[in-house]
Amino acid sequence: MLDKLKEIETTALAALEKVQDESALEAWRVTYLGRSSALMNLFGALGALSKEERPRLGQAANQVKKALEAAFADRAAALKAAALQRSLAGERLDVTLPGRPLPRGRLHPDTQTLREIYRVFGEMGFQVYRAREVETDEYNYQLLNFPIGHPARDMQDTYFLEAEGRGDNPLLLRTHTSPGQIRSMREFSAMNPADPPPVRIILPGMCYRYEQVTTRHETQFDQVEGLAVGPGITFSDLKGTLADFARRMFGQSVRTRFRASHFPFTEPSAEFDVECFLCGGTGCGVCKGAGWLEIGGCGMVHPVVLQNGGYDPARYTGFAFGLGPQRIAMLRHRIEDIRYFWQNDLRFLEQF
Ligand code: FA5
Repeated sequence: MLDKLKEIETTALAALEKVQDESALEAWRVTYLGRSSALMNLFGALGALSKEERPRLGQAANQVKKALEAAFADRAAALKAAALQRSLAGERLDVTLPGRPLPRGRLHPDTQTLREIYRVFGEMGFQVYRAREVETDEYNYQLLNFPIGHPARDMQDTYFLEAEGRGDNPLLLRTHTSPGQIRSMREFSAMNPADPPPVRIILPGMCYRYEQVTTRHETQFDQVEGLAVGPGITFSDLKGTLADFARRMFGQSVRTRFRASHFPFTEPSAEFDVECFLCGGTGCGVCKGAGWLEIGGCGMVHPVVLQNGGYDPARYTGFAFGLGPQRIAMLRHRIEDIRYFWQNDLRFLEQF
């Protein structure tokens, strides 16, 4: 039996030498250490031996089993290390290769200008109020003193969304941010109808007009409306606010001017111009020889509009303005054509 044990050990170790991969190793384990292996059968046969022989042979069989198990563990570790070496050699990573550049996005020039405008008015104590883009005829025109059929409506034609069953009050895309004046005043005055709080807000947002597209006119554009209402607000407050805005936006030396104009919802009304950045006021192609560029309309809130917003015109006055951020961005960056803004051409957008 001792010879048999010796033979099992020698054969098993010789076979283990030839094992080259994990599946062969597993087959070896089943053959030499598995339940029906010759070694395990020998353990089974121990019971039939005499009392004297049993411990000696049992010990010898255990030693062979331990030796085979240790050889198996060594071989398994050696195969694992060899596999690791192979994969390291085969899948080498060159960490010195330069990485692929990631394109970085940026803010649209319109957004950049809008944020700059918010910052300047924020410093002056104006809060941002968001009003809706889909409006009714009543808010976009009627409550702002554009009665049905009034010729001033011709200057601000729009896209109608729903007219059926709505009589004189169709749904439309707003032509300006001014309907937000009524919405905000109504919201503020509802808080305390007997003594409405003062208002100092800007109302930014997209506007739409059905009109001829030119280098300075789009069918879709942003406006930033401003509204200040309180006791004793005067036209000089309006002038001071807008002139200060222009200085903070375009530089301390910029000159500004107000030209008399007409809007149905302000009285008196004015257009607000800044000096042409290109020619410094002498007249050029950008300002069409005028030396000035118009960036918005303004005026003192009409008493009827105050009334429609829930503010008693006998106690309150206010000023309002409507600026065109695209025109302001054009001025700051010397952009010659407003149509570049929504074309999404990266050659344009990547310049800002
Ligand atoms: C208005 O829309 C008035 N609601 C402004 C206002 C508000 C006056 C409060 C008084 C008190 P106007 O149509 O002029 O006014 O437009 C104001 C500004 O919006 C213009 O100066 C211009 O900068 C911009 N704007 C108007 N139409 C277009 C357009 N089609 N494309 C791009 N910008 C435009």
